[in-house]
Amino acid sequence: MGNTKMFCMQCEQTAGGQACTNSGLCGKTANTAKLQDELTGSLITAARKSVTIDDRLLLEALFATLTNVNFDDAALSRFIERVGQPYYNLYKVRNADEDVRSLKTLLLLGIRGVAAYAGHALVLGCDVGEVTAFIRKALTAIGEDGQGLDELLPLVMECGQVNLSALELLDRANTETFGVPAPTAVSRAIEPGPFIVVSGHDLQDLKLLLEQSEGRRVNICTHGEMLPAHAYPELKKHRHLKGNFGTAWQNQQKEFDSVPAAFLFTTNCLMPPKASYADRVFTSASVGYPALAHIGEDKDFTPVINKALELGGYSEPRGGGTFTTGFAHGAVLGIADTVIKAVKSGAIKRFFLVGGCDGAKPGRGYFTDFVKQTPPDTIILTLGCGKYRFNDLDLGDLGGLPRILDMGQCNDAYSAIKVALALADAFNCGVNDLPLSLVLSWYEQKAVSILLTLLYLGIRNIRLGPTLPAFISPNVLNRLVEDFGVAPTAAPEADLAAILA
Ligand code: FSO
Ligand code: SF4
Repeated sequence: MGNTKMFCMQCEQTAGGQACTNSGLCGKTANTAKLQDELTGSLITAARKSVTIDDRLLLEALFATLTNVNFDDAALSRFIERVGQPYYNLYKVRNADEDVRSLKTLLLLGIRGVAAYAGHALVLGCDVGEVTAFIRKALTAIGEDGQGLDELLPLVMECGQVNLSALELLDRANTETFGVPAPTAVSRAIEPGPFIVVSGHDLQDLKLLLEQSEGRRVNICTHGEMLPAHAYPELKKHRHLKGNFGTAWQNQQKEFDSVPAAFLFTTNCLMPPKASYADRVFTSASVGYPALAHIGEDKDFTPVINKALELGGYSEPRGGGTFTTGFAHGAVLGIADTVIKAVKSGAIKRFFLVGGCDGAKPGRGYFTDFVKQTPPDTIILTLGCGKYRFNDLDLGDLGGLPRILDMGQCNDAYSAIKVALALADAFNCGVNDLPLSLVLSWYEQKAVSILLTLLYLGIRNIRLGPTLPAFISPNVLNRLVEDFGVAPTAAPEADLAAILA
């Protein structure tokens, strides 16, 4: 391992299903990977020495190491300088016993996901002290020798618990700031004239852009994980928040090609931009890419607005159709009585939570096929960018609800958890006794932290695909299978038959 140019196995796309060792399939260079390791290593040293690192710096630095967030060596070097500590060498983890390596990696990737959610909550004014205290504890443990499964497994479970707190903080902050999401039909048509496409998960950046572009004769469209923004009253009140552009992140190089619009990436998933549109891509917050214009701390989006005006948009309307979003816990629990009655009468036989991340590798057609084959007396709950595999399907209604309910971003996993816990309460049973099955797609580290939260909650029999993470050792996998019944996705027909049996 020591002779490779880089070593990264943190996402589902990893080379050969094992590790990227020359350059990243995501476009990350060996030097960027080295700087991300050094940044992580310097955070580990700071935690071990109890050096005070500002919460914001801690969360933003970890966020910058997530897949498809920051490819900018200069920005990563600045983070390293600000942390100002010698770095702990991560190869000590990578060369450890395979189970220790597996659990430390799971913990590190888990806290990266937690940092993303807590980072959004911090921007909205939440006190994230308890979350960052755990992150420091986890970083310390990653840098210490001598631990085995017995010490590391509880920390991994605690990571799931802390992530639940981060998700809850974020949910409260989002609804207090932007209002309670309501079911909303979102146009997929692009109107003539200048437009800006906003991607990522940062609703606050979107709000600021909407305010700054008011009256500038430029439309704002959402992309990817920004789709659920249309459901928030404080965002949709802006009449120039117009519609949704494109599909999931992995299609951006094709879908953005030569489009006469400005693009803003507020978080992942940024792919290396092609020359045909690189001049119009902007980044903000923890996102970065060499030579792309970055919107700084002052959050002055004027360059984005001016670029959209300069490009002018289309002269004719393009595209059409709608997506429906906004079935967060407020909307679903608002009609809880109807839902409970429908379950009791047998009108709704089962709920499936089919959600998570989309990705580029083959095999993700599974999720489309699975949803298509679900029986007509079942409801599909979804969240994350994985929804783009099937959210254009018309599966009809059931009990007055569309059969596919989009609960929001992966950041809104709390909504699904809250609905599941409320249903369990109403039926006086445990979540595992509900007619609810989880079929999750993963790609990057936020999905890892959500999986840990579901395991912390004791949720069993999750099906995970399209492949299992490369950083899970056989022994750790056995524990997940024995204790939680985690299973890889197989063929949709077989999985459905097993679930419905
Ligand atoms: Fe998707 Fe990317 Fe939301 Fe992830 S856009 S893959 S889990 O970063 O964040 O679902
Ligand atoms: Fe490879 Fe994924 Fe790491 Fe990128 S983030 S270098 S694709 S493992």
